[in-house]
Amino acid sequence: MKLAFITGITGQDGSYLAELLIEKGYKVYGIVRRTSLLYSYSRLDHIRDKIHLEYGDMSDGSSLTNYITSIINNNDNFEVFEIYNLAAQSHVQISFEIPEYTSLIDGIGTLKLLESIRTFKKDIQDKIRFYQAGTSEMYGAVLETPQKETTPFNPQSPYACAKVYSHFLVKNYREGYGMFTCNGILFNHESPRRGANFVTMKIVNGVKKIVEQEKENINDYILTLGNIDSKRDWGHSKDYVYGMWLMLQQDKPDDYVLATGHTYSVREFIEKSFSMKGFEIEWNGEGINEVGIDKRTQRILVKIDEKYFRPCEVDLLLGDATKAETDLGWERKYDLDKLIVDMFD
Ligand code: NAP
Ligand code: G4F
Repeated sequence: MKLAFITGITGQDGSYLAELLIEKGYKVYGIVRRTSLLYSYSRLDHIRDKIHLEYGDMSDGSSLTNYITSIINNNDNFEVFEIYNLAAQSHVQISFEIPEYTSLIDGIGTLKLLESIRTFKKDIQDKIRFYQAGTSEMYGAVLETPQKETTPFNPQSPYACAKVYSHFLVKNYREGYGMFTCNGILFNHESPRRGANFVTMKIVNGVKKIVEQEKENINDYILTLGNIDSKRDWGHSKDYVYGMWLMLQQDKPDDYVLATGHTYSVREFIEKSFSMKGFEIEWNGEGINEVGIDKRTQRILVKIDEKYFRPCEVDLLLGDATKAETDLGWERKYDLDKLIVDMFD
């Protein structure tokens, strides 16, 4: 019997990972927060009867330990127990507003999980494998391009600092205690289940709203964004959760970058998204006065607002996933165009 426990199961990646693990015959467990929004649960509606959910929170170490213990005690003779730590306050800009909370959940939360695994006897510990949801944000103001496993970290936000802390803890528990712990270093990945306040979903929803309004002869909505010149390496969440699973199927634990090896600016993402719905965007003005105009009607469709700028920005992310491709046999099914089409659909 294969067991899996997913923190962050109500999130974008958690829901896709749960689907994948069910398909592979795992018994899947997860925690949900008392305060989880209804829409998060809706990501799990279609598999709700196939997973086991309990209330829990990354700030509450004893509930995590109790839950992990009860999963082990209720499943005699399990073959392997995979723990995927996906829970996080995952919004970079919001981490500047709630830095303490972000550090507690994204940093100390990881420590609580690792410590709770460490309390088990060696025979049980040897059957537990741990995945940590690390991020390309850890490269921050990048010191090398493309970024790979050996590129030094230079984090630019409380979120990224907390994730760097978790990254090194995971390495430390692997080297110090011989635990099977892996770090994924995942570049941006999106999907139709992406949270509405991340830039790709905000753009897709904005374009949809403009298309809908045109049908009604209304034209008061303008898509309002921050820095549109930063560049990201965007993949699809479905491809990336498969990579997480592969990492835990290896003989030895290690750290791996997952990325597409292509980078695009937010501006290019906007242009592509509008063009898929028949709009050509022309840019006028500079800085916060820049606007994106519909070439056909000269109507303003995009504008800039300083409130979406961050105290520190990550200008360029571009990953090199050669190690994952070579050692794990990881392959992607989606490129950027296919991803955007899926998000619209
Ligand atoms: P997401 O959609 O924001 O999901 C985050 C999950 O964490 C949600 O299930 C959320 O629960 C849960 N969570 C938040 N605070 C919690 C707490 N205090 N206790 C327990 N659960 C809590 O994020 P995602 O895009 O799926 O990303 C998954 C993980 O990968 C995150 O750790 C993220 O930092 C990391 N990551 C993401 C990307 C990316 O591009 N998507 C790239 C690299 C790394 P609620 O539903 O209750 O809010
Ligand atoms: O969509 P974003 O908020 O994603 P960001 O900051 O790259 O972080 C995401 O990817 C990380 C992996 O590299 C994850 F670890 C993290 O959890 C999260 O999933 O912003 C992307 C870019 C940024 O440069 C931002 O400044 O878009 C820019 N942007 C411009 N206008 C905006 C907006 N971002 C958001 N969220 N909202 C805007 O209006």
